[in-house]
Amino acid sequence: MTRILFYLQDYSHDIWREAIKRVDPSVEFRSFPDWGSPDDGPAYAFVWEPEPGLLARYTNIKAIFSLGAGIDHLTRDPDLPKNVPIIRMGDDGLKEGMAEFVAMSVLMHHRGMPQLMAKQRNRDWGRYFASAAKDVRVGILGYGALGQVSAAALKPFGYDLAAWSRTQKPAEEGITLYHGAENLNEFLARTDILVGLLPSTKETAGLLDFDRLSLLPEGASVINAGRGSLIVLDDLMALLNSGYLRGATLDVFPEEPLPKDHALWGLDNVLITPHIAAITRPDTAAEYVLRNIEKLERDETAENVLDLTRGY
Ligand code: NDP
Ligand code: OXD
Repeated sequence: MTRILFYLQDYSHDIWREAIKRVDPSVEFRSFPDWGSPDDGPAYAFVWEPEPGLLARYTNIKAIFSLGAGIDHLTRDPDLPKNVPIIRMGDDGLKEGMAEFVAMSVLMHHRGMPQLMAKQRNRDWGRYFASAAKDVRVGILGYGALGQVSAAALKPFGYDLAAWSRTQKPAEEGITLYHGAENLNEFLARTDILVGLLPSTKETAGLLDFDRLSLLPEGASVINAGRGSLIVLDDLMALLNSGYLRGATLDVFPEEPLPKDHALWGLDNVLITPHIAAITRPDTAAEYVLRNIEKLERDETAENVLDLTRGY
């Protein structure tokens, strides 16, 4: 019998229990705080933003599943168990959601929607003529699971696509691939619409500061759906306010919710979304978690295991 210890604040657990039970009715689904005792026998944790120290107290946990693709909500716990696999979410629902969000956001900046929306508020008929997609250089920062599905969603529009990752990827038709810190500047300099899909790590924190953002061509737009730590917000705002950058769509922020008095809310050329670019869907996530528990039970390696040395 498989036992799942589930943790999620502020939302009902019923929908998750039902989704897990639909895939395997025999699973024992324990909802926090009713996790029982560590002596009750082996269990798998399935958690989002658990309170620090909690996972370490449950010495019966055999693996930890993150309810999201990001694992910074786990690694911030100084007592995070290091002796069990930590598995980030990689279900199809999350990938579909991100592909939709990125396609929508790139199209909006390409077609000048932030500018058109500002004009509408002023009852201004001023027209905006967009360049052909083939002349718009889209650059995806982070070419992992979500970067790749986002690129695939953009390809049919004909954008001039590029992506940047830490390690070299095999060449692929229809996209120019960059990797490593030494090639970041060249990648930024050729990017009209930048899409941030990086995890939060020591290397990515503050990566897009004034100097790096200034490497983007004048008139570029910035989309960030990875983590808020990537961008130095004051630097981004300075470049948006000066008109050097044309616009931004931001789904993630250093502090969430974005404080009500933050100046970003007032910028006409910025679209703010409340960290909803891709939401883990219970049905696809339940299948993913139970499929990976089966792998672990067969002593196979699970998908998307966190590598603590690289931090994602
Ligand atoms: P992956 O781990 O599959 O991909 C991460 C990518 O980032 C990889 O291509 C990796 O390179 C690259 N990368 C990491 N560090 C560096 C670095 N220092 N320099 C260059 N490239 C780097 O993650 P996912 O694609 O699944 O998710 C990405 C992030 O998106 C998550 O970590 C999460 O923070 C965020 N997210 C946001 C959501 C939202 O709703 N806003 C929803 C879901 C996720 P390499 O391929 O060489 O390893
Ligand atoms: C995630 C997120 O990491 O929603 O999945 O941010």
